[in-house]
Amino acid sequence: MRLAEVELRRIRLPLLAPFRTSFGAEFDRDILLIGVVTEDGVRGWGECVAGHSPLYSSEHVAGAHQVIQDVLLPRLWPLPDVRAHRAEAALAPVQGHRMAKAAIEMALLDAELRTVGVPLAEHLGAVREAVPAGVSVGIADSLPELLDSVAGFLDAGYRRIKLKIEPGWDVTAVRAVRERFGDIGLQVDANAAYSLADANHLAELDQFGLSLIEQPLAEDDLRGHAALARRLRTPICLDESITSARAAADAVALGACQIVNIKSGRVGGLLEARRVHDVCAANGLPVWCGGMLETGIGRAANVALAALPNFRLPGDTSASDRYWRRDVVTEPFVLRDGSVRVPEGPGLGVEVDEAWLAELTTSVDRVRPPEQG
Ligand code: OSB
Ligand code: MG
Repeated sequence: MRLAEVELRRIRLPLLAPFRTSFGAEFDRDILLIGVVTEDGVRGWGECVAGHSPLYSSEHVAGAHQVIQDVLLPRLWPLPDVRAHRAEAALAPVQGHRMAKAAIEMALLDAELRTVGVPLAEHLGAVREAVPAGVSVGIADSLPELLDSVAGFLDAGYRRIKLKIEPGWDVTAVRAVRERFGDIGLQVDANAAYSLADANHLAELDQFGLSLIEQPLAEDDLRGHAALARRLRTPICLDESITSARAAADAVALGACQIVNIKSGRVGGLLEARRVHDVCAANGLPVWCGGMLETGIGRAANVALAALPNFRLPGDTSASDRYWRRDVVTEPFVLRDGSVRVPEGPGLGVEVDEAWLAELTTSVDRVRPPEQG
């Protein structure tokens, strides 16, 4: 497979409601989409999950845009075959920039699988047709507001609730939700907002029977997570710390977590995400699919990934209407019986609504390979 053109398209998409975490609030997303066109005229789409500012991780959308255009694409033009596994090898010498690499890989996989008529889920080794969906609930302005939004998501049928926590919004929020809704699937995500000195405080969460606490400590603090794991009954799940299959193997060896959140963008792509899945499966750790407030493009990839066998907990694979008034794909993801269906068409299995995309677009850069010979 060879490329005729790549477009870097930035869109602005307002969230239906602000989403607040320990590292800040999001109101509307500034999203980088990668569109590829092969020499045979087949199109593929990828979504970059880098945030507007480098707060969740070291990457940010403007940096990803620049590094894709100036560093990553020039490494792909000389390749006689630019299918995803070949591109991954060609980009491996570039340090970091995993979200940037993952966006390109997603677009290449979409194009190559459309060419051969294979759905992404099937290509990755999926074993289910629908995936149970959870929902990630941001930090609210008040407990009544939190309880209202949780009630709405439970009514909609979500299988579990994940509460974002931070110091000052943890034990009281979890207690309020447990008291009001009883024995629901419940977990929390701290986005690295605590330190090991908070261990006794975090142990107060043990009384609520949470399925897990996600990333309580800093991204690079595997040893701290291992120490914390020895002091909590609540299982520790890592998100930010798991940047590769090797990082997952390290976390397992250290006893830093009992569960892993997998996001393909965070680990550099869907192929590496599958390796993280496999490392965890081999070590008996369940995984679940995280989310980064994706449009229907990135969501299609998440849902395909979440159909692999060791995804044993509901993911942050919520329906399109949890985020957007109108998604960028022609058929939004919907919640049915608490699950989201895995797309069945080739590649990502979703069609982009080109007219709507055009309205949302804030900039487009079209890049063609340099003339050969
Ligand atoms: O830590 O899982 C996270 C969103 C943006 C950045 C980080 C995270 C999140 C979420 C939202 O929790 C999950 C979703 O896409 O619904
Ligand atoms: Mg998280």
